[in-house]
Amino acid sequence: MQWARCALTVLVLLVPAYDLQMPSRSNLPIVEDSLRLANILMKRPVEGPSVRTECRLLNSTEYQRIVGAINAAKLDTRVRPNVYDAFSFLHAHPEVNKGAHQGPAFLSYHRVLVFLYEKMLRIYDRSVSLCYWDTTVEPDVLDWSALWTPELFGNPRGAVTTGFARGWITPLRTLNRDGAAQGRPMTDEDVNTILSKNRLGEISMPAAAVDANLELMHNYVHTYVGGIMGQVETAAYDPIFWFHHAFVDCLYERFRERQKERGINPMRDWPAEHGDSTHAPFAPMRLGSLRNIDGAQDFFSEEIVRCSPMPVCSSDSECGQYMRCDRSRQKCISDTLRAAGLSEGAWSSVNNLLGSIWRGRLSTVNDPLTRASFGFGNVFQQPELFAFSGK
Ligand SMILES: *[C@@H]1O[C@H](CO)[C@@H](O)[C@H](O)[C@H]1NC(C)=O
Ligand SMILES: [Cu+2]
Repeated sequence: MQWARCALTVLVLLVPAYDLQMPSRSNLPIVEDSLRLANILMKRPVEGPSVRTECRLLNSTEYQRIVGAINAAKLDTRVRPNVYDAFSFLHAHPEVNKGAHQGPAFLSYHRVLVFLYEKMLRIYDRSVSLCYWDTTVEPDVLDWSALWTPELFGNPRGAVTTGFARGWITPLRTLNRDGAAQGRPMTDEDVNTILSKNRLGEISMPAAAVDANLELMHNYVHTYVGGIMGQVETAAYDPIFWFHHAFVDCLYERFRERQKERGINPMRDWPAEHGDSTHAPFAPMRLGSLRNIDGAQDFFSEEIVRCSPMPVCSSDSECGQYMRCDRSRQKCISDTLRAAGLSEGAWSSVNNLLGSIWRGRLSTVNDPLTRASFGFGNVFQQPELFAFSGK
């Protein structure tokens, strides 16, 4: 009798513990946790304005602060499997992300999602602002761009083994990419076409013309990165998702500004032809208690978020260390590794020499996954809000 009770106790204690060790179960986020996290972030005070700069124009201290906060969220297991993945699951979950894609709520939904993500980063570094990835500066050949080096986004193909997200495991599989196999970056022409339109309905699914469809253009960039970024269900698990969407948000803001110049109120502009009912203006956004049209209100752009524009350049020095100035277009472009790609052991020209210097400098791998290197520790202003005792 005694041993039987003992055995039963051991069994009861062992079974759930064993269950938790199954990677397929314990790595999966739980939607209730994710929604709760979104609510907590929604209610959290805004720490101050957000000024978003192109990621390549930040100095290394500023960039390391951002990726340090991202890695802090990825290492924070107070929500299962970690705060980063639990938040990203909002974008992945088929019920929660209704109304996020394939319709006019795309821009307002992602605006709020990115806003909350930035608030999440501010748990770890209270004054950090997200940076954006302007895909219109990408070169014809992916490998010419310094973006895909250890100092910035890490390698563009296969499992991500360099850069700040190296070795990341997502809830589904190892973080991977398949750069430039399909899709394409955005172009100046895309942007100009978008900005030439007057109404949200003209740049949104389902009614937008193909060449003015911002959501479609943004899809091409997802596909251009490929791998985890290439599917809606997994995209947000690649941290460059948020840099991409920060840029889409900057474009949205430029569009809204143009609307105002033309006497259109972006806060009231919603197409009658919005397709699915989840894209209706007053349908729930499923982020906090907001409705789709709430994301189109001036609150976000006037009080909180600013995109600092890329310079209209006349010299390379204005374009930071990862880009150069295309003087004919007065535009910074990201093809500084072009010469390196062509060199392959030849040292005959100045171009080749410059290229090899670039390569050497960029091969320094930083190692953000050691906690000490980003130094934020566990600075939480409202730890009680993170007590997920029920789950
Ligand atoms: C980086 O930029 C910040 C301003 O945002 C400045 O305070 C800091 O000194 C710069 N750091 C370096 C290493 O240049
Ligand atoms: Cu999305």
